[in-house]
Amino acid sequence: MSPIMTGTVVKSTGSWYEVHTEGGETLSCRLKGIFRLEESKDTNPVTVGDRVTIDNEDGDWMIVEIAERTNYIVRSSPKHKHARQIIASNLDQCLLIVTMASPRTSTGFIDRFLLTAEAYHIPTHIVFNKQDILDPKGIKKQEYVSGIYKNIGYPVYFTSTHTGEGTDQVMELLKDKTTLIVGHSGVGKSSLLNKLDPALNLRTLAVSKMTGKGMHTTTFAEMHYTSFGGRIIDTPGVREFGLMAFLPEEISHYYVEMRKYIPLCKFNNCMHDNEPGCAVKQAYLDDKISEERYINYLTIMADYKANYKHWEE
Ligand SMILES: Nc1nc2c(ncn2[C@@H]2O[C@H](COP(=O)(O)OP(=O)(O)OP(=O)(O)O)[C@@H](O)[C@H]2O)c(=O)[nH]1
Ligand SMILES: [Mg+2]
Ligand SMILES: [Zn+2]
Repeated sequence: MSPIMTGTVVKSTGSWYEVHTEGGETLSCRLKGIFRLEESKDTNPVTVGDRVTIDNEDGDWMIVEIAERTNYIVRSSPKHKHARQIIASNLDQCLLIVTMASPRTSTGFIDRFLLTAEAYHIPTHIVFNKQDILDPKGIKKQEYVSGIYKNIGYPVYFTSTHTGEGTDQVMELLKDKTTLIVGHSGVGKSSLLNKLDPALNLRTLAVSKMTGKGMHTTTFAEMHYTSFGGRIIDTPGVREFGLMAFLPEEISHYYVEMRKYIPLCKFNNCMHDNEPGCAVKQAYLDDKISEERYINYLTIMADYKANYKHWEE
């Protein structure tokens, strides 16, 4: 009888996969060729978080089955614009790490990520890190930006991995959940996880003094089982969340504060730009939708039009 087992993919390098079995072992596995053909629009057929069945074939562990995903986070592949890269699957929540210090996160980046998470119904919490090095301008900016997201219902947290400020609250949030950690390179994703569970001992590196950018220290997404209970997926910093697989008319539905105005627009195919009788634009003009969010929405829509011309055919 062949030794079939089930487990969770905790790391994927593209050519091999680490699977954490139900028995508590971590095994290096390869993937049966058949899966590569099946889902050709994904650059990675298996992702961290996938529940898989593995089998031993001639001494090698092979992934022979992938269970249906409850959800996942994708982005367009940085290398091939029209291919999807699945970042992780089977998530309870996402933690978006941002900072108004260096490297500063833009609201455009935040909005693109939130859009993706909303599309897959994954709750997201926003962590403003590096409290200890904010200058007065950064503090003001942070008040403004965090206010935007708090107002529309996203929980916000303020942390410093250096002083420990706010990290207990984050630990509470992660307990007994599977959480994806995302954000630009250098915002302190791995540092935060080290602070919460020092045994993880993840590699971290200072941001470049020259460019103010992170060094892309974490190179593969990896799920860690924490000592406080809960599984966290540390990921490599992303520069941009290229969106895809949405229809342009869907996008406003993933803007949580726009939803209630959409049915009030005069035209039911309204894109909420310059159409007459647009309730969304009116809400923006009445200060019920933040200017940042609305402008980012228009930018995202313009991007879509530029990148996905086939929609207009
Ligand atoms: N002052 C200060 N520095 C921090 C804080 N958190 C992280 N850092 C520093 O920021 C730098 C980058 O931290 P990392 O944890 O490597 O960042 P990352 O988000 O994991 O980056 P990638 O793995 O490249 O995506 C390191 O020098 C950390 O010490 C903080 O709260 N305050
Ligand atoms: Mg890292
Ligand atoms: Zn409208």
